[in-house]
Amino acid sequence: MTPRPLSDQERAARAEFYSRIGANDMTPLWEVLGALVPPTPRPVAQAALWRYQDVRERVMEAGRLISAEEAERRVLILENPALRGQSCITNSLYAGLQLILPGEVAPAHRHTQSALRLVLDGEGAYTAVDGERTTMRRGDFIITPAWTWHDHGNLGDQPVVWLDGLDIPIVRFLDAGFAERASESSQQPLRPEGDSLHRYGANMVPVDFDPRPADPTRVFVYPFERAREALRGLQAAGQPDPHLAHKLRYVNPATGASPMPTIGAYAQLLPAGFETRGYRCTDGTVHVCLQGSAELQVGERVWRVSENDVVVVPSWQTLSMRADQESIFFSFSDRPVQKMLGLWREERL
Ligand code: 1HN
Repeated sequence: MTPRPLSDQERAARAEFYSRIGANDMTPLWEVLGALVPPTPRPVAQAALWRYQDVRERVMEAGRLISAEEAERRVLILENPALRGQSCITNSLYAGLQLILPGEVAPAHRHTQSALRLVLDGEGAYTAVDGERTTMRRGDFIITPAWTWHDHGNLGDQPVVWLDGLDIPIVRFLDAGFAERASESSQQPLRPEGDSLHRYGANMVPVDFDPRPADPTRVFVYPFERAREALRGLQAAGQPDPHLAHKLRYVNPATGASPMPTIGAYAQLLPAGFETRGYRCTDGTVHVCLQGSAELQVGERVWRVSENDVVVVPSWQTLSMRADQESIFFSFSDRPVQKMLGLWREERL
């Protein structure tokens, strides 16, 4: 319905009324209703690309300015260009590039925010989650569920860089953030490396293990090698999906649910030369190229991306991908939250 033209007198009466009720901390709904309940999502966040080649040196510079110990976490936050100052890459998610230099330790702490790591560059670092260390290898997807103790260290001779993804904006929105530092900077190992994968990650669980549906997974590392093998197997079977090619969802192997309740993670293989049809969904998503190179079109923008480049696609923006060579992408989003709330939608164009 187009609004009825207003006389100057009517306009002035309304303005005077709005100003008067402002003193009561009130405002008229009818002036904002359209913006509050848009017909389709109108994200403030915009599509953006961080080329690893351009930002790697900035991350290394941070390594000369401050130690991991002093910083607690030496991270350069990837801020959505339309949300500067808010420490977020989408409305609901945080992302950053973390650097740990040989010999350094990022001290143990825990918080109610959930975190994921995607290892990008260098070898020799480990992360420890609730008393178990895992060696970080490129492409590994590692999680730190809410309120688990975690510290990182670098026992090798190379700088190691990974992408952090956290649900910081979600926890901030809910005002549910708690955090504490451990008394010792590195956790004492309670179990040998690989223990959680042996117990929970071999298509079996301990005989008396009975997880509640909402529990985060006990498997906290998803090695790239395994994901790539699965994707290559799908490729060999043929029949890529026209919109998604070969795309898998990381799960808690004991429940089939997302590894963490607030962040979903995905791995996708595009065969050489494959072009996906346009696809959009309501979960603003962070994509990372782990292997190969591809052209990504997001709305009107087209970017050529290669290894370690990060692209964010806001809610309901159309994405299509064309792979120059066989390419593998990792991605993460708030999809499990939206699904739990009955909000998630997708459209295949
Ligand atoms: C955090 O604990 C880590 O443990 C990384 O590596 C980034 C950003 C905000 C708050 C906590 C980490 C973080 C963080």
